[in-house]
Amino acid sequence: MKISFGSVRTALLAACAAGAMLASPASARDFRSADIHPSDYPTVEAVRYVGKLLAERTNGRLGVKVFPNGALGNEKDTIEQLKIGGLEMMRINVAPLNNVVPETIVTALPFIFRSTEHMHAVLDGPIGDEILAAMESQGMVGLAFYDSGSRSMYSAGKPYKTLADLKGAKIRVQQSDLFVAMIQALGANATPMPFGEVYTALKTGIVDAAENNYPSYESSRHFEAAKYFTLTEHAMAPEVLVFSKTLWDRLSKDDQALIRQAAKESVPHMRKLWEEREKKSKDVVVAAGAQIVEVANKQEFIDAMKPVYDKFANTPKLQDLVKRIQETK
Ligand code: GTR
Repeated sequence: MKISFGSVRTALLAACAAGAMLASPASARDFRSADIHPSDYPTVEAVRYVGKLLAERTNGRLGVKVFPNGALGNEKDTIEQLKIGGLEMMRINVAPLNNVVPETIVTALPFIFRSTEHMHAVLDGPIGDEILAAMESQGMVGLAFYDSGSRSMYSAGKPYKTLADLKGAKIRVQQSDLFVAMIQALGANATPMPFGEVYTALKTGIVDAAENNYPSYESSRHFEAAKYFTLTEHAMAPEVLVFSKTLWDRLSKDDQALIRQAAKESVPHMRKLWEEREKKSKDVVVAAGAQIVEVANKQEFIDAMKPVYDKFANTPKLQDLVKRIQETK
């Protein structure tokens, strides 16, 4: 009989998997969670904290293993994996979910939140719960929102102080139609691409600019390639922690409650880490030569973005959510 290399490898892999199952205590289980950020980023730390709480409360029966640095794929890939039950958890930004779960759009609309406090009031209340619950129909269990500060434009050649400065610029955005439309509304050209490709795209001039918060601008070292950070503060799209619905449905009700509770408790912990990191990141980029620039007239940007609301808050449900967000004190 001829034995192919492929069949030997398959047999070996199966044997290893069986061995690994025998070696670990039958009841211990680490949920895998994906994150594109590095190991010391607040989102990664927050999800590890969820694991710590779970381990403490179950005597090590449940835990979380975070895979940082995009080790499990970019955000769009992990959405697909999670939906089919190939991955338990992911921490991603709401933007790549916009095309999948329309309710998330309202949290990423330009200038929708008046302040961090306003955003917290919305996301901590019934509106936040409603948006998390809307993910279920798409195979995802929304567990918690995390902070992501506000997003501003950063560019290589010149700062973007006015709309005229932005005209015709090529700007990288997340893989979200909403973000593409925002950039178009400002008179520039949007190039959607995964986060991991942005550094090279900036360095090689595939794009002139990108947009993000201080911690991502810093940790990705995008500041080396685009030194003008203009405070457009055009969106506050939050982060979200999500569990695979397929795998969730196989857990006991008690374990589901434990996970929900641990995720909830990680939110204030993450907010503290976030606040510290925003300050630290700003210091790091300024020390490295980045220039923080004010926009000449914020209202010009707000007005230009108005058509985006008509195009994306385009159902009675989304219009109602927008109205309730605006009315939240
Ligand atoms: C960051 C966010 C990431 C990712 C990234 C991006 O602020 O934390 O999850 O969405 O932006 O621009 O791709």
